[in-house]
Amino acid sequence: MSAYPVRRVAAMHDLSCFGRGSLTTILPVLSVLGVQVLPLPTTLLSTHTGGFEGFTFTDLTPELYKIADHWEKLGIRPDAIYTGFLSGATQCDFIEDFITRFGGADVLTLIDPVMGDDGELYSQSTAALVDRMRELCRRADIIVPNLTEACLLCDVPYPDTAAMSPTALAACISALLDRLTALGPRRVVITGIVTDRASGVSTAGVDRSPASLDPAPFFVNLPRIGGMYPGTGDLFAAVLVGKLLTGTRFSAAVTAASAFAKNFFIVSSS
Ligand code: PXL
Repeated sequence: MSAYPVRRVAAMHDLSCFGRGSLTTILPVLSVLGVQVLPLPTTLLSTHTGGFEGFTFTDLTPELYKIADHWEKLGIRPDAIYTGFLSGATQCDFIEDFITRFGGADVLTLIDPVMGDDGELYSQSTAALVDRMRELCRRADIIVPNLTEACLLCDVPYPDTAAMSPTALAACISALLDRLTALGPRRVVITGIVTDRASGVSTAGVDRSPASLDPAPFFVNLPRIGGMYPGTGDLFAAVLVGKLLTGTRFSAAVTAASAFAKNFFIVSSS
């Protein structure tokens, strides 16, 4: 018998049947980290939405309520709740309901507010989703927006971080981290901060929990690969959840997740 109970994460993400990302990416990653995934497919798509024409899109919200009802009857309790791509603003109501029923002080709640990238909303994302996602973030312990999503949540223009001096960049990101923690989550990570268009990308994080070991903003700097890789954020968040559930310090978990996402895409793009 194992000395440690297996940790379970209820993961709300789409199931895209072609293209790496969401459930197809996070399931194996969390599994090899020793975490059991309880998948809650938010949407069924023929492909992800990043660059394919004419994809199918089925909102699974009614099924999610039925699954949650059944789990409640069985007394199933997750150790973590992790949300990613949602079908739209209305599905945020389900997520709120799920957090109320299955969340709690001992349940890690991580929200990846998947809405856009590179300064643009994804084709399915609406202004209503942005507003509802901002409210949903109040219920999270941790949020992991990319820079685009961080700006949408804070309702500020997308900055040209690559053109900034290191001091201006640090001030800009620290201000965003302050605004995002003011929404409610104690721990915030911002991914995909381009520091040099040719060669640099950073992840920034802060932990404002009472007994935090990482109360000041920290940065993880990595070489930039270039190009767009849908699913990178999902990979990052999955490693972060897995590392945190297995007891890794926040800044070390953010560093490990950033490095893993970068290495994975260097391998897969070559
Ligand atoms: O990785 C973000 C993501 C998740 N799910 C779907 C997507 C995208 C980004 O394009 O299209 C369906």
